[in-house]
Amino acid sequence: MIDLYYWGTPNGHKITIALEEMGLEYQIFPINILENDQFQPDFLNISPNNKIPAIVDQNGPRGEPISVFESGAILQYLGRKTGLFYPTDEQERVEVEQWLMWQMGGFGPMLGQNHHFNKFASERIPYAIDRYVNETKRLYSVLNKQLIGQKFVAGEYSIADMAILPWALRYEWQGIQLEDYPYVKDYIERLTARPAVQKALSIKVG
Ligand SMILES: N[C@@H](CCC(=O)N[C@@H](CS)C(=O)NCC(=O)O)C(=O)O
Repeated sequence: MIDLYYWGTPNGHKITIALEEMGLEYQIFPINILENDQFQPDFLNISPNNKIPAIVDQNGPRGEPISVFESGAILQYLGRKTGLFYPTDEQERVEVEQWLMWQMGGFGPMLGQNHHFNKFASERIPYAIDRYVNETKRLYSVLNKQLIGQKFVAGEYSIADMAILPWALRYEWQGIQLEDYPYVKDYIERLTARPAVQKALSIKVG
């Protein structure tokens, strides 16, 4: 059994998608980040950076519980644990990892700043909006180009796709017209047609 500390955000969705795709048994512990649950000492023991998602795998590699925070590290852990969606061939693994890190370092943090300044900030700051919308557009162009002639971002369907999809689903918040990125549009349609993805995205927590 895997305990998932979760709220229904893009970083949370990555892990429910992976757990559903991998057929792992899990239970959700809601961490309401709007009410500062993420700062509770018990949660900080698991996730010292005070952010969701985090997991505790009751059956860790040494037969004891293990906790993991940071969505990229969780995806890699689950991929290694199950041997699914995370190739063992080194060349294929590097391919997946570079796109996973591309998401973790860019197509997440930059889009998060975009959401903040473009949608949630009480003050409209044109410089900040332009900066993050432009960076978002650059990242969508990179993804669009990578998807020319291939269904998934790095070979077969992988944890890298599970990391990217939830952020691309928020394109309307980001000043993105999907028609400008036709391969990303097809990619979103392809991935959201998967039953496991639909099940994960239908979970209503947060
Ligand atoms: N790099 C982290 C980012 C996680 C993250 O930003 N989580 C947000 C929700 S999507 C959060 O918990 N925010 C609460 C806070 O910042 O206090 C990861 O990928 O796991």
